[in-house]
Amino acid sequence: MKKLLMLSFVMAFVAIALPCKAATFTDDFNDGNADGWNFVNPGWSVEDGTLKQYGSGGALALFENGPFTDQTVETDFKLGFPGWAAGFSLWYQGYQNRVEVNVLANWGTININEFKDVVETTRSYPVSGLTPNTWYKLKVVANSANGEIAVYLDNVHLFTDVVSTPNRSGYTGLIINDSYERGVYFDNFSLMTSVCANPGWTCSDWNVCQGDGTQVRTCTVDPECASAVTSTPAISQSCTYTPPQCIASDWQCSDWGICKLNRTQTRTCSKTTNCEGGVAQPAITKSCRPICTLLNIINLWRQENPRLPNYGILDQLLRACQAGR
Ligand SMILES: [Ca+2]
Repeated sequence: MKKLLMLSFVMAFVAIALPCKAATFTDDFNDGNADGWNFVNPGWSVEDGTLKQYGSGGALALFENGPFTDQTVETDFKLGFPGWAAGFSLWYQGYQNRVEVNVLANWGTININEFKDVVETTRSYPVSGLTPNTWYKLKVVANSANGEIAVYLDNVHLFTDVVSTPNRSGYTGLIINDSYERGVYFDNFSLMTSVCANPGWTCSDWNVCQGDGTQVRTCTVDPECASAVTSTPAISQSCTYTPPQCIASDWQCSDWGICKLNRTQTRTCSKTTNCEGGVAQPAITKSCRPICTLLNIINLWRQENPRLPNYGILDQLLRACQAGR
């Protein structure tokens, strides 16, 4: 008895401690069969690697795995006629208890239909520019905890509806509404039992533009969403580099040279970075007073003249130096 209690305690702990792992189901219909699908109505077939519905209004094809609560469900779809509607049935517990996400191309809306017992509630959201015979990707992120149903078309978030039905567990299916004679096609169905943002990546802001005209960012994916992610967001892009303004410390200057006979001394200054504008180059000349000894004056003279000064010039230079001229 004691052993059994211990075992149940351990099992309960494991159930709480383990993160809820997402499972992913996909069908691209390229195997030519519809294994895993339960056709509630006639008119479904697999043709040319797609699931086709032909001639059965209000038809439903249920995915056999399930029931599901939280889910991210995707399908490509193509309408043969603009008046047709295609989409998902979610949390299906029977025709009287389910939620439908319906793309009504001809009406220019996506409708959310809630069926709760005999009550049907419909909310319409606008969608524009859908044309027949064109593939679109419909994605729905259904959160059973808060009833949010986020709807994406071609990976663009269109709206998030909130359902009120408490029935938020059931089977997932593909639906069409209104039947004419040109077929509705589905392909690349995917169902992930987790609520992932689009498309599951979280990216940092771009860093500042570097001198080589590129900037980078980092992106991470929620491990539970990883199986749903098909492409990696760009982590590098080109940008227009704007050099920073110069500050005082961007300049480096040599020591001042000796004080010359013309009473100036000079130095050189250069930028140590690729800054532009801002603090200008520091002064590279300044006035000074040379040391007025005969020896220093001769030395200074010799730096600019090949020969020694004659006595007259030397006397003149000495007087000028002493007079500060
Ligand atoms: Ca296919």
